[in-house]
Amino acid sequence: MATPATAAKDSDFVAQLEAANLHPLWDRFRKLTPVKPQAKDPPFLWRWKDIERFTGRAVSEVPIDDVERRALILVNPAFGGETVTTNNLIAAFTVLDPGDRARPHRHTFAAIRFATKADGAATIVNGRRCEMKSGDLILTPPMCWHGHINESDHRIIWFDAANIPLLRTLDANFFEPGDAKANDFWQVDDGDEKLWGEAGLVGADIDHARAHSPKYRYSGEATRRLLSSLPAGPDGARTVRYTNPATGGAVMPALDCYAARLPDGQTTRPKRTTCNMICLVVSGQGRSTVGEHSFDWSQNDVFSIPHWNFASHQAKGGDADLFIVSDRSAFERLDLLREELQ
Ligand code: GTQ
Ligand code: FE2
Repeated sequence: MATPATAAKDSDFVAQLEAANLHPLWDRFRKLTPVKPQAKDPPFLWRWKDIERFTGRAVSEVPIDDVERRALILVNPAFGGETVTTNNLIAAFTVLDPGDRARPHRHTFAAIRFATKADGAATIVNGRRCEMKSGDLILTPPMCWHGHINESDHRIIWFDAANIPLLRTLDANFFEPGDAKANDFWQVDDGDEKLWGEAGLVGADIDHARAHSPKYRYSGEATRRLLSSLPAGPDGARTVRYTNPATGGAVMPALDCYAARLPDGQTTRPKRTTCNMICLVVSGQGRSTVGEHSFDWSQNDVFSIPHWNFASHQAKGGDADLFIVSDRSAFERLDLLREELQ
């Protein structure tokens, strides 16, 4: 054990090291290498009714031609004012009025949108028109050109998610604006999306980018159909993974999406994982317990499951469907994925 004299000498030594831009590993080892992950953010619930009340003002006060995107990002205050929903991820709702066009651009972060009330809207991705029917998932993989258009006669709202915080941490963001006035950007049909629409059938001689899914639109109808035919998994929920049809893996290297159907009245077995998840309530109502927190939720509410928190879910008054966006594939690629079922 150090005597008071040697302790004083030690701290003097540490001060001198610090002044020389050297840090002793021995007095900060625990801080640098915690024995397990500890998320900065407690789990959080964003209620749809608290978000929806701002959508009208967003439309009337923010002309679409003045901004890149008219998105309301869901923020956990635990990040000290940073625009972060949970580690590595943001989630948002985007609002477009009839005739609105969100101009083309591309970026290195990966993004998705899930159509909540978006019938009559379309996202154009790399020259393919992707309709946004209820429950459709549209990918905008890294560096794919994309813009959005509302050709309906009503206001449109969808759920977005992106790994902007991860790319900020890595300082790997590149962004290119497209031509806001280029009419031919919008004059496209579904194009090569047809090549990837048939499950299990792939063109033998089709060349495509390898890094992410060559399919950009996943139909809500097909997802719901599969959810009803699937058997329950080990946690008690029926879970669909959205996959790259060319590889069977995640849709994108650092953004990974799932749909889950929770059986009425049954609590799923608590599960924890090193990755981060954001859950959108697609339909139904229920309650989730994440770490020490419990939330009652209903349609279009969003909640976070920060990494290494046990999470379990219970649907009430009927089955409930969740859409889940995560950074799981990034952890998988780094061989940092650990998962436990209680
Ligand atoms: O729709 O292109 O919520 O680039 C955040 C970044 C949406 C988009 C977001 C984006 C988009
Ligand atoms: Fe974008």
